[in-house]
Amino acid sequence: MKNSVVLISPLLFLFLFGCKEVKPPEPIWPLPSESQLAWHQLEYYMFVHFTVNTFTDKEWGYGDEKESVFNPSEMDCRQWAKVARDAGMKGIIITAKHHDGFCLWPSNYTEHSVKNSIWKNGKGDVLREICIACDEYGLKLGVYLSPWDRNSSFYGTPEYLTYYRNQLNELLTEYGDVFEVWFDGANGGDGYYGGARETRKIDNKTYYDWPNTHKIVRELQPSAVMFSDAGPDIRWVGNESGMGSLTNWCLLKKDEMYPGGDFAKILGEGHEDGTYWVPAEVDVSIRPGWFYHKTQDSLVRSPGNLLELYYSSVGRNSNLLLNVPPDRRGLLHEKDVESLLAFRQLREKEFETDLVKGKKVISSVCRGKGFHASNITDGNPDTYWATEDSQTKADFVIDLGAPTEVNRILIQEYISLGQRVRGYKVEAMVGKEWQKVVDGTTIGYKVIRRFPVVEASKIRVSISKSKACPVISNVELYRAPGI
Ligand code: FUL
Repeated sequence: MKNSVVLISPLLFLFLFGCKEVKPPEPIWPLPSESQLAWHQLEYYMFVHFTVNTFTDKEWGYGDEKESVFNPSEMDCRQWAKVARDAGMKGIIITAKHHDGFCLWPSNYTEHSVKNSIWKNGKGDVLREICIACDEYGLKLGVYLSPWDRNSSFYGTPEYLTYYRNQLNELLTEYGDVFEVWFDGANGGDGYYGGARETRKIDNKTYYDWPNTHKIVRELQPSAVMFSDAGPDIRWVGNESGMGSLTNWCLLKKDEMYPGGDFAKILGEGHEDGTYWVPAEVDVSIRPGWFYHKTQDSLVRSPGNLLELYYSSVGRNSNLLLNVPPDRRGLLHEKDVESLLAFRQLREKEFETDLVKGKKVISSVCRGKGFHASNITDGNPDTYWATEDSQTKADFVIDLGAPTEVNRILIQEYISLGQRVRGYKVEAMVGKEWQKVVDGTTIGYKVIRRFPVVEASKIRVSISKSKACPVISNVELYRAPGI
């Protein structure tokens, strides 16, 4: 009798109290800021390229376009916002000024804007309209202000910086909260430049004095994130084809980089030993061009193609910034709208029923009370499973109860404590055997992996390499349509 008590006690103790109570893991630097954390959660939002190019059928305006060409016949920002909302997007980033220098708002610092167009007799303001529409549809607003300005006579001189910053000031003070400021990397070349019609080259590294422009944004819109090829807050993914990198660190040695530099490969993967949190954003267009061209009406991406983009962006620890350019009416074209809405339906079908809900999860090791594997499936993004500090290899098993068809897995790290995982593997118990279904390197905010359908009674996720003890906040499993 005495012996059996001794034997049972530890089991009883484990059953009653789980693992012992301990402190949370120390963060692994660098960490995301509050604004970056909020940005990660947006995941999918709209890019809107709209300017004189829409009316001249160009991609890059030279800067000498007459203001009168800008004349949308049925302009309706509410339609853009409604479509964005209905498509499941969380915000809109608009080209307030593209390389041609034409301003969609009546800037006090140039005549080259909507105020000299025919549209609304020069009384219109696209930024005002989009700002109101975003509010109405619960969307966030972001602004693209091209550093390269082919219209301005100042471009290439020090005065241009004052001009540029004055315009930024207008955008950041007159249109409410801005969630993202988009600094493009295309810089310098030939242009109108106030009539000079010449080529002006600038030194990407020094000309723009970015640190001082960044300070203006921080001061005027403290919760906005800033995008460019090299951050400071969000980085370009290194291509415009919609491809996030499978290995994708949210970290970057950004001090060694600058906008417009030749860093495409690095930008995809980021740096495992990066010194700043600078996650990747995938910007890509629903059409071949960034601006609307009637000739491309038949080339709008299909819903299936958009789903592929979703997997190669949101599914690879990146946000998806999908460009949908308004046409000459000032409306999103019917073809684009149809595709966007059908894509939403496809997406919802992919992720219809989370097969993990209510299932038992058991980990090989656990840090202690408060960090159990059950946190992975509790639907709360603020709880997570963690191991002890010394354990950088560990696994957990989801018991599906009965053989169940699955072909998608979604995994999230608790990134508030830094990005850690360097290698993982997912296996399915098929019959009595463990079968590998997918493996990978980084996880980060989120990965969604596809694999051929298996009938699994259990799913095992093994973290094989991690910078420090893994912290996993969420796992979901799906049986998406198809094989
Ligand atoms: C590029 C620009 O040159 C394109 O016109 C477009 O705005 C794209 C998003 O960024 O650098």
